[in-house]
Amino acid sequence: MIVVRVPAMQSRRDVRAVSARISDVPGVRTLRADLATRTVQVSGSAAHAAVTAALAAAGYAADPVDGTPHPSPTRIGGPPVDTTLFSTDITGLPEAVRSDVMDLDDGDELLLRPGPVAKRLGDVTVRMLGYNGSIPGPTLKVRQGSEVVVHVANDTDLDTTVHWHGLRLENRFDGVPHETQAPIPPGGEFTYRIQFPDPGLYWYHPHIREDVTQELGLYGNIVVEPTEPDYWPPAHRDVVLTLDDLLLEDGLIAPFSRTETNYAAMGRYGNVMLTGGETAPAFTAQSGEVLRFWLTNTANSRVFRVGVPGARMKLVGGDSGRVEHELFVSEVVLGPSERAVVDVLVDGPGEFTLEHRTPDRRYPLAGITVTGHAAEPSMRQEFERLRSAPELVEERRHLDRWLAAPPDKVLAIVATMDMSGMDDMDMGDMDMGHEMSAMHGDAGDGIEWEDHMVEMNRAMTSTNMHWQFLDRTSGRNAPPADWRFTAGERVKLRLVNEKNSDHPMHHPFHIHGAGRFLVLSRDGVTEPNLVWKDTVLIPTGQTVDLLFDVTNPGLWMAHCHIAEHMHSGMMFSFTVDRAAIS
Ligand SMILES: [Cu+2]
Repeated sequence: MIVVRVPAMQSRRDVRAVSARISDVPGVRTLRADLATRTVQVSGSAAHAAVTAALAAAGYAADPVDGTPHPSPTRIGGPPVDTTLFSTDITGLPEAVRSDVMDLDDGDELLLRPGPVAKRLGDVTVRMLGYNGSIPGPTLKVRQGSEVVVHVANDTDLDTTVHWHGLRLENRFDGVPHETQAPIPPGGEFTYRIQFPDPGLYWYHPHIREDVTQELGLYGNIVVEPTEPDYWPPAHRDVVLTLDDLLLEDGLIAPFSRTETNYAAMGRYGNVMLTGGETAPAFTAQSGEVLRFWLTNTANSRVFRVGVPGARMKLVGGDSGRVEHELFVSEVVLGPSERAVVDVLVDGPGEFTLEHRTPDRRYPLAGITVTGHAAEPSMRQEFERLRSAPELVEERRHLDRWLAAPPDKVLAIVATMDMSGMDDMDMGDMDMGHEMSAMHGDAGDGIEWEDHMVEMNRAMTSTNMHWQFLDRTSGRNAPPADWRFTAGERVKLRLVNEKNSDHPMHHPFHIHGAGRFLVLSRDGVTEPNLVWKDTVLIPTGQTVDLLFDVTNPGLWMAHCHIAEHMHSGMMFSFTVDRAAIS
């Protein structure tokens, strides 16, 4: 820790100038500028001389106090002044509260305030971001066909928007900065009017620096209750859980870059699992209870494969509503931003674990203690029944035509790595050859379950890692620039996740609320169980065909939902025109 006294730092403006200059010094990990004591504290590997030189360049003389005791945290004049973008300071922050469920009727209004919180994770307390002080933010429970008004007040220190993931809403409330709205600056406000045409599980998160803000805790769920009474089979209880991971280093969240997205190769994999915002959540249940788990993968990059050993599990829903055929499963795979709705029947007494399994290891996500008391009423009989969704059975009747049709659009996923700048980076004693070969290894299923190249990944940023979509429709080979559809039409999209690019890996491809899609086939094999989706996980080397039902006019985005990939080029926008009035 370097501590420097800066007597000339006398205003918030000075703090900003000083912070901006020092944060550019190589090796600076965290930075805390304190106006009350006129000191700057810097952690990381930055040289003392480099910090004072940066101060001098900004016109501030430094008065070194290195080695003297830490300045007192007592402050004159209110809360600490900290204008670094991604501060780690928890002084004076409210402790994160439990996530609320907000039951909203048609026309209701609510206030959503993203802002910093102190979040306790086991033995450490870290600075994170929460909506209304909680991680995840409040779960919004709404009715299908209703509309609510959400006032967003930005209490964070970076620009924000709110994207309502999976909802087919009005384009102007989609939350895409500079395309559908101006960013909400720190201290600013914006009002969204959001609609819920489809039942199911959705979520909300910012659409600016998702690599930072999603990692720091800005996400929350929306459960849209169906109009149709028996849309879902009966269950005793709903358990809404976000699945996330967080990268901690030395008791702090691993640093972000102010100016570019780091971990741009693999995306940021965490080393701590956060289930519903907690490191070790625990539930109790009664014997024979049917628990409905509403799962959302809110991680930056990690794919989850979730099961409950010893309990029976039935898949009932996906991204947007129920599945064509309910199915008993041992696990469900969720790429970033995908959702699954599963019913779990537990028989007790005993201990069960909701766990994430990779080919090499198991991560406990939540504990379930089942008592000897029998759940009333019994739902065993209903649980045994596997139902079908008539609207999707109807879709399948028309599937052959779409399966046989040539794709309307072909999109290839390609990575280019610029390794030329790697010499200048602090790569430690990294074995480049080893890491390079590890990069191309997965378990043979096309999914990177872990980050096996942490050192290189950290050094890859949006400047040297280029993720691209290439429009390969009928002989083209350029980024998709002119995609245009009409509301009411259906379009067949083919996505090719190329094996022969610089860094092949899985990608969760997400399309904003212009419509929703069905997966038609994977590598030519017809999808056995249909469900409406907004995100599809494409393993390495796979070709996926989608039937995109285009319904909402506007300018819409499509992108990879690995936050770091999106910010390194894996995004584009397309236009949907209003249907002509006949
Ligand atoms: Cu990606």
